[in-house]
Amino acid sequence: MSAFDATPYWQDLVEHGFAVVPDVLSRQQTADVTETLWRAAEESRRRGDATHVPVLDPNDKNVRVFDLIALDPVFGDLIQHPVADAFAKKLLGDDYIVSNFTANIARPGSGSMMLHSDQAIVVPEPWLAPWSLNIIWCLSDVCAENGATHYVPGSQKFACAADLPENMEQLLVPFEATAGSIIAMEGRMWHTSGANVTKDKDRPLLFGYYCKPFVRPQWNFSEALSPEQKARFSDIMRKRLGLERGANLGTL
Ligand SMILES: O=C(O)CCC(=O)C(=O)O
Repeated sequence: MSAFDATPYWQDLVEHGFAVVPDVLSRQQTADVTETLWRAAEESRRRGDATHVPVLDPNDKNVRVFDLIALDPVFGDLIQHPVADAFAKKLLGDDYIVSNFTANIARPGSGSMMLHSDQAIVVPEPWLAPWSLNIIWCLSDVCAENGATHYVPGSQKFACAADLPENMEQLLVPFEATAGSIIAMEGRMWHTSGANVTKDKDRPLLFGYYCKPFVRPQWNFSEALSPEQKARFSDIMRKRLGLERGANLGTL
């Protein structure tokens, strides 16, 4: 796939803290990735990684899959997808790194997690500039009923905990996107998962998390990936995944 130009989405991302790009994956690709994700969830449990994490989600209707890149090469492709790469470069700079890649499948009956910003989880306040970015891969349509990620409009401008309004929960708005879209969400946006109140509709989302090179990544890919898996990546991706010896020398 050729390079992607994020410029038309830039104003949305800067002004509103997010931008939705439809049709990044075709219907068939979306279905294939979803099938792969379910297989990855099963394999993850087989390897001893729980897919329900009580500290994150109120019940086991949320299926969490960590270590995606180690579970299937398709996730190694998505984390370096040209659309994700374009947003990460534009927001974080050419030397951005990969922090994490995980999934959250909100099944019917799932509840909402704790309200948070992804940047606040990895760096202390003040949050004066975007130092991280989430690329949310929508593997189904996303709407209020099926547990869309909900965000607090304008919250990417909150610089510290004292700026958070007391009624944040009441300000939440659901993202809306079609299956195959990505939602680029800047790291300072306060958000949470919604409750899936449908009878029978899963809401599978992937979260590719990118950050400035000086922010410590959430996942240690050096430890997570096998030598064969590491060998699949280009020099630049090896750097972004922290697989090179010089982890923080400031060169690309
Ligand atoms: O699943 C969602 O909608 C949000 C997940 C999330 O924000 C997280 O896991 O940190």
